[in-house]
Amino acid sequence: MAATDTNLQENQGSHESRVFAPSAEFVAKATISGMPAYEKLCAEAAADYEGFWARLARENLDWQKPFTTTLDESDAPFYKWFADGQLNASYNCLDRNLTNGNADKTAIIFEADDGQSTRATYRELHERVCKFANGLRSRGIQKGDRVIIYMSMSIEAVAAMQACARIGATHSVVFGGFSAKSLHERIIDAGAVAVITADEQRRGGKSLPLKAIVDEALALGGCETIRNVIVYQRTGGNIDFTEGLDVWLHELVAKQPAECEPEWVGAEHPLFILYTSGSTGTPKGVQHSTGGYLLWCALTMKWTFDIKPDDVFWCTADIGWVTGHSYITYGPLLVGGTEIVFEGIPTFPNAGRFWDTIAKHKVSIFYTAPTAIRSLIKAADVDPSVHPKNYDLSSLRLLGSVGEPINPEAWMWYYNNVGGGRCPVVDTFWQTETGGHMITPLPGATPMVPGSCTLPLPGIMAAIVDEAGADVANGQGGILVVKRPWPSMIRTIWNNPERFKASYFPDELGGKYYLAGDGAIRNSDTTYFTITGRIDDVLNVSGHRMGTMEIESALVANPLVAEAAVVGRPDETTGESICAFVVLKQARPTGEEAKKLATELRNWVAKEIGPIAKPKEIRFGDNLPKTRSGKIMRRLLRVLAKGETITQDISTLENPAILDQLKEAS
Ligand code: 6R9
Repeated sequence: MAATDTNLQENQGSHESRVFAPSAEFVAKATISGMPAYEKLCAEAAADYEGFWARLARENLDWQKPFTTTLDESDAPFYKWFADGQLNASYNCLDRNLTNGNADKTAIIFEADDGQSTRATYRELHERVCKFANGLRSRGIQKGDRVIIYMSMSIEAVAAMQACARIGATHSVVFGGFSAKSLHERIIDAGAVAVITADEQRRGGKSLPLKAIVDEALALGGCETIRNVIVYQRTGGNIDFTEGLDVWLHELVAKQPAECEPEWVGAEHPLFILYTSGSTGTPKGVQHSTGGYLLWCALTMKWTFDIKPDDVFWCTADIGWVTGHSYITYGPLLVGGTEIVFEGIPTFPNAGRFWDTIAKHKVSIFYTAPTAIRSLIKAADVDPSVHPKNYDLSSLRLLGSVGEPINPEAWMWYYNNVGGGRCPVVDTFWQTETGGHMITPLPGATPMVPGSCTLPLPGIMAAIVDEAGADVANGQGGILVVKRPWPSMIRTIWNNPERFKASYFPDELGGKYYLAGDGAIRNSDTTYFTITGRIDDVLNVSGHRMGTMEIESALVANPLVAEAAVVGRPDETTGESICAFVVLKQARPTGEEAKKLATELRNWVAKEIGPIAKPKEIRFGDNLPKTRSGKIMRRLLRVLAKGETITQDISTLENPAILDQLKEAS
């Protein structure tokens, strides 16, 4: 925790005073209707914490074997929830919907990159998942095995995750934009036995490789645990095929029975591992449970998204991120919803794609990221024909935002131009580690303030403390913590319980508070939370989390590079952008040579990690600003990256002259 070197002091929270109350009409029909209903749930949780969660877990999930214990704190912070209960995730998402009147309801509308759409009902999806699961079993994959999924958005990708869950295999989805090296690292860490992929993916009218990258990852060596590579044929593009190892999905499932007995697992069974960036070292395999996680997916679909039987729900995230797990693969299906699975990008064939798709499928609940909103605001400024006002968005009744703080201007544009001033906006703060929403307005209860995620969900004991773990007063910035365990929380870091403890339950805070890694402030009047950004070395670029250390290691792995320091700087569109300060082994390049080398290094990072980690700017220096003890002073680099003048004390700096050199692009 490096809270002194952060933006806590710089950002004292939102001074926004506009308040938008949900309409009486929305409140009347809402699942949680009005603030007293919210307060009643909070009071229930406060009065009988375990009883509250036990009630909700019984009401929202189907248990093969009911649980008798709710929360087990005996091995804290390795908390267990509903531990002696048994259930199956895929059964709860699919089979339940075959007997409750939803069998012929559309579960998924797949909107392909080229604008074609296909649908699957619950009955059809159930059959596809069962065949897929039987196929996995036929290849010897079983409960407890880890399966890597490296696919783009498709019904098959959702089915792949559900099929793993059905047989008790733990999936680990790797975002299709990650490089062979990143994929390799995750295969090894997870000790995976299989990879499910596609021949290629379609994005913005182009075909991009997937299977070829899997081949490249396996060729890096050490992946002997992988005995199957299952390939979904998406484009029919040319790929290499290794007999015995590689198998086509359509061949695998062709003769499989359409029924598959689910594997009943304990509530604590790891449903998935999802890798995310931390402040140090390699990405962390965040391990989630089955019971507690599913409870939270189902509950937040009802509480935050107020989902109703007739809604068409669209979360634009990719299944490679936690948002896609909770609000595409699990949440919407758990509550028998109809959802869009979108393969494309927001700007193809033009920047009206989101609005056009909402109109086409009569989407009623739309959930996207501030970075997408900001880029579409820009696009509509340049080309008024893609402004949302040109599309029929009357089907919308609720909007959501996730991934990063939403600035009040973007919030207002979203509220007025997309939501027509009638749809509540739920600004949902949460993390890979939290499994689902934590702090968010409830659309039929909470008066909204642009830029604030408002109040914690019932039962979530969020608070703001100082570096010693003591509560700070409202109006004062501090560190965001959660004081009590909750059902969908991270269970551990795969293969690394020590790192789990140190990262999330640090001794400095008493070892009992969950440390989110974000700074926050509560408004003195409303007590609303505003998130002020990460307090560690994690960047958030277009809503994607990246560790500065990871990017630095990638840069230093290049034979030309002696040393590198990476910082974030505010960016109008992407929230933050990456600025890298690099010292080469050769003399400091200038002019054209610097440009050429910067491009080379940016491409190198794309190859090492993935295109999302490419620095926007690279500056070369003879050295980096360091303290006398040799520590790089990132605080100063952040100021330089922003193009601002250094006013801080630089008396501990060993080499002040270097600052001038690093002021601007070489
Ligand atoms: C779901 C997801 C988590 C980090 C988190 C915070 C930032 C997410 C936010 C938000 C302000 C919001 N973040 N939602 N900041 N307001 N509504 O994004 O998970 O990829 O793990 O990122 O994203 O900094 O700590 P993940």
